[in-house]
Amino acid sequence: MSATPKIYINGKYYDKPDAKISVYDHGLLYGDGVFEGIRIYNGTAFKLKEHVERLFESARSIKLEVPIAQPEMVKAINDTIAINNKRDGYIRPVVTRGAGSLGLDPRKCADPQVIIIVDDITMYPAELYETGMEIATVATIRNHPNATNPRIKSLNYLNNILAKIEGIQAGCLESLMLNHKGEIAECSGDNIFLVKHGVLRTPPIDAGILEGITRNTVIGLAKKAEITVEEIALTRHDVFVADECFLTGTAAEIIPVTKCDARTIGAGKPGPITRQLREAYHQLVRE
Ligand code: PXG
Repeated sequence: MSATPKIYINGKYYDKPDAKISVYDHGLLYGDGVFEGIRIYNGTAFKLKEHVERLFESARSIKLEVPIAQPEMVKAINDTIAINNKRDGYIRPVVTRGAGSLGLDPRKCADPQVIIIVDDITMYPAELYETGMEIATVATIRNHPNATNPRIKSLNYLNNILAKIEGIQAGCLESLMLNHKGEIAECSGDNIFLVKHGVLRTPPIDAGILEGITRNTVIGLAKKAEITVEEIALTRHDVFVADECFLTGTAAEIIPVTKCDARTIGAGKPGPITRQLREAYHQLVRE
């Protein structure tokens, strides 16, 4: 990787200290925009097509017209990886509504900004992947799907950040969020899975969650390994009595959870199905 990351903004590359956009951008003023988080393994963006598709779906949902087409976005991302000579890392494409006048009206923003950052990310300390992590249920519920739909990966992450703050307050690096019905939704930046009697369970999309790309990959790997998968409404009780629990996310990959709300989950260490799926995932990303 070159000494200073080169950041893509609207087709041009800038050194990190010079990569700037307007303070009138509604992405900053109102969180009006969308983003993605993608991993680079061995110089290749993992599940790039899926991430770009989700980015464009998020944009469509908020009626934001991305100034470049999907194939151009794919190319811009690959070019930014190449120019940064990046073998392993993290990509952050962002599309903002652009600079406008003060006031919410998106019609006042004529110039959406396309930003691509290629850098590194570490979510959790490496030892937690071996020992398992502790999570806590927080009071802040996940956004109601009829308010800001969690399926939109928007620049409005306050719902998740508030949950993260509460988790940290409780001494946990990740926070379990319930939905408006009191069911398990997801964590602040990760999807959640449980194992009970050999069956893999995860909340359905209509629980009000982000349709995680790692989540979908893990479901596919489990099915391939002939593990039964159920997308089904779950409660905290299901977490407490689970045999195994783990979280999934592009940055986090697959991380075991061994404690929730001071209850030890299963044997209190990463379980066999979690370990099997982690191995399968690591193999897949290195292919
Ligand atoms: N749920 C939420 C709310 C997320 O934001 C996931 C689940 C996992 O989705 P993927 O598609 O990555 O399997 C996410 C992921 C970051 C960052 O800084 C990104 C996320 C979460 C936390 C940090 O890039 N998104």
